[in-house]
Amino acid sequence: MGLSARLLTLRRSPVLLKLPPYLSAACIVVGVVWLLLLPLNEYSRQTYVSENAILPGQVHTYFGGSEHNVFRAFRQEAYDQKDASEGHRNAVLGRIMRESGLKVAEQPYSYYAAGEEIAGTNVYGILQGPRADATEAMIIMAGWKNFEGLVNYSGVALVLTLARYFSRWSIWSKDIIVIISPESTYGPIAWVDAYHSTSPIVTATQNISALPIKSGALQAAVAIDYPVGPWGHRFDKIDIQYDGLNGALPNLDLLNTAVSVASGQMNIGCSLHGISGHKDSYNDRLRTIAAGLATQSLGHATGPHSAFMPYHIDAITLKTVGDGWHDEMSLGRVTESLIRSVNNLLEHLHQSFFFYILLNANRFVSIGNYLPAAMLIAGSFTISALALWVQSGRAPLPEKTPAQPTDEKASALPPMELVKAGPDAALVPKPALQSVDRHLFLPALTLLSIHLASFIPLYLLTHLPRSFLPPTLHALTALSLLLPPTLSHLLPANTRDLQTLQSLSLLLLSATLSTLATLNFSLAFLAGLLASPLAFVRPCRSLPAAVLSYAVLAALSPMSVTYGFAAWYWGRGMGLEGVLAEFARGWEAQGVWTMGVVWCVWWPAWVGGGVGVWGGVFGKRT
Ligand SMILES: *[C@@H]1O[C@H](CO)[C@@H](O)[C@H](O)[C@H]1NC(C)=O
Ligand SMILES: CC(=O)N[C@H]1CO[C@H](CO)[C@@H](O)[C@@H]1O
Repeated sequence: MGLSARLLTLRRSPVLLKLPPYLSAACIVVGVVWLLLLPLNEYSRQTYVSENAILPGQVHTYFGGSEHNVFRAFRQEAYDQKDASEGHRNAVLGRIMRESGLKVAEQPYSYYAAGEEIAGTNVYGILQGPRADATEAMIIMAGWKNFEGLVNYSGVALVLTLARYFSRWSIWSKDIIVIISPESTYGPIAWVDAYHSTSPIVTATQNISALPIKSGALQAAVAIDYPVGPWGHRFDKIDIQYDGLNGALPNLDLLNTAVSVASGQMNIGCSLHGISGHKDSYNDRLRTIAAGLATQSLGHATGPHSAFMPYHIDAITLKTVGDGWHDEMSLGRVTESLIRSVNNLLEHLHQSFFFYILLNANRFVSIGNYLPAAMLIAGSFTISALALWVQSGRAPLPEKTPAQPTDEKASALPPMELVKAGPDAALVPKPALQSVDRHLFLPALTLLSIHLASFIPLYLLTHLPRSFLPPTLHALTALSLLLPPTLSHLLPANTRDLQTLQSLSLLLLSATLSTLATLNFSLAFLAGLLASPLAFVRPCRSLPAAVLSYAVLAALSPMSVTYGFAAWYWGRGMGLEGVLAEFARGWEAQGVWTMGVVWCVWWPAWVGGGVGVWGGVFGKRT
């Protein structure tokens, strides 16, 4: 028997047909193990500054001495504004900046999300670099309220002190922009959006005023978050926050420069994700990866710096943590050194990595080493899709004509006689199935409708007022659970058609996740992992089996994961309503896609899987 005939008979070998679920499982297991291996030394690298021009920590810093008195005076002035109105406060902050020689302006903004208004006014000043031609600028900023919503005067006072101090230097080859926003998420987003827009941004959900004065292309931004009591506490470490909106990251060189300035030059330890006491052990590295995965997949802002990443402006927040012996002057010197390093740059940071996973402040994994983990998980869906596709093209042979494919178009296989006549005919299992035509129109149309319908939950959960969100989620959960059995019951389709639908839906999921993996690895990895039951459910012939499969699907569904996530956040006093409102704000005001991925990628695939499960019970037996 020729090779091709052997291969053709292999095509229906029962072993091969049983293989796909194991292959899918293997992909998922290898993907997870892959991630667990990343903390090992073999797969990660020591960070290094690859842009030579940056010269981190090579400059002597002069911030200190008399600046301390200025700092204390500014902090007192800021403290005096604690009960003042925003307008009055901004006037005082603006006056201080103006006295330091900056051009000052204000920018009101408002967002409407989840039925609430988020409004405020940014105040900012531009210090024209003596040697600058207004084509490039760097930013230092602080929020009046930090990311946790606490009012702290020291961060604002330090930024104002630095502005005054910088204004007396003649080394600047770029403009320096100083921004004080009322809070740390929406203020910076509004400011940077307006900076890159030529007119005010007025939509149904946003009213962002244009910026009266602007400078050149933004090179880098450094935010200071100094959460201490009104009269200053000494701190232990600097926590470097780097996650941007939608999981975009700043160039690794900026982060490396900050770390090398802080630890190399100033002897201040650095931490990531607030993990203190990192011992560089396997466990600590894994914890850092997990924290990074969580924030990156959520995609929400993690500080004032997050707003800049969508515009490819490298930005980080330096946040003081712990109780130690470093004071505001050390933080000021770190910022000075960092800003002067950026000032040395002749072009945008581009040498180092934009895609990385950090294990600690000076170890990272680059994209080539971690991307396969998400790709393997996405690949497991492709394998299942192909298996379902093959199965959907097979039907049991009609009873009356056993093993006699008389129908011309019934089979592309070699005639049975040929197979039987072969010398090893005994090895060839007697085929119990015949190949049949698939109907593509109905499954494809249904899949398209499911995808279109997925915009309904997304729209409702992002546009309804806050108090309506929990009941809407409950209703959506109930309807989503009813949808797959109803669809497979009502559709004029047989089990094989529904299997085709399931196959197409898995193929789409796999393609979407592997594309997403290159943009936001964490989101693709976690979404793939949570959706993994979809790779294993098959049409069930018996009702109990279908109920069991469906229960597994329901346990890991977009709805249950939303509830689970909200329950996990309960501790922070947000409750379901607070968490859903936060998601809605993320979608509406921050432009975070995570909700879109959950409802418009995962949810349709989930419904497709459910339809497949019930297809065995409800599919028409034609
Ligand atoms: C937008 O905000 C500006 C400044 O606060 C205000 O003058 C304007 O009326 C607002 N526009 C709308 C449509 O709300
Ligand atoms: C003045 C003020 O509200 N300071 C706050 C700064 O942040 C700390 C927590 O880190 C608060 O305890 C202080 O009350």
